[in-house]
Amino acid sequence: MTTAVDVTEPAETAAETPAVTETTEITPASAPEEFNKTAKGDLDGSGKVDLSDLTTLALYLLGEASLTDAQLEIVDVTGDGLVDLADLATIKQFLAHKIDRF
Ligand SMILES: [Ca+2]
Repeated sequence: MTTAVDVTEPAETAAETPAVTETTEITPASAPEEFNKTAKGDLDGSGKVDLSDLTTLALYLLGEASLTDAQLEIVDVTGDGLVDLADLATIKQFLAHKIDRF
């Protein structure tokens, strides 16, 4: 036992890690507030539309996840001002390569 260093001050790790609450189960991977021009359907701002975007939308439609206003605009791939099953279906078609863009 040679580590007799007694740190009187607590480690400053508390500032780095935000308090984790148990209430948030499903949140988008990143809060996409900083980007304005994002590809339609790219909910998490990953640069491409993939299954995670589809999943997030599905969860939203099920009431299991919430989306920001920016995300709601991004995910309205049909452009009718509504985020609904039509958008989910359209993204599914995109992922199935039935359409190549929105
Ligand atoms: Ca729509």
